[in-house]
Amino acid sequence: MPIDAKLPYDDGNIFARILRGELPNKTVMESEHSLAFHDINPLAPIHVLVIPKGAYVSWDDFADQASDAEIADLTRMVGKVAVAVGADTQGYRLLSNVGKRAGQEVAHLHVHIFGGAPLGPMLAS
Ligand code: DGP
Repeated sequence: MPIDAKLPYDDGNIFARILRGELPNKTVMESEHSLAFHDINPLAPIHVLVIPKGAYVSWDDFADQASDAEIADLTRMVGKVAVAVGADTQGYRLLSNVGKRAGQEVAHLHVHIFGGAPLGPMLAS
């Protein structure tokens, strides 16, 4: 069950608008069920977001509701993108913020791929 289960998925969120073509994005890779694009406010030299095309608010929502095809597609895309942008050569980090405590800003599931530089400790103290 998604953390924001009391709230319905909001079709007006920024990533839904990107998926509908209402807002531009710098696409890295697209597949039947997923889209990868550069983060508008990169926090590392490589900072790419991978999202499902379906309306899922969080990882737990996705795991519960998405089809096996959607889950396989997103999972494979994360790995493929990490290689395509060269993040795999010296190491990279995956992150998905879920809900308020994690500071999730956009209520459409997204996986951050960070790389291109030393990434420091896993969590800020
Ligand atoms: P999070 O805090 O995990 O929900 O991360 C949301 C990310 O989305 C944040 O790193 C900035 C990025 N972002 C917000 N608006 C846009 C946008 O319009 N385009 C792109 N490419 N990224 C965006």
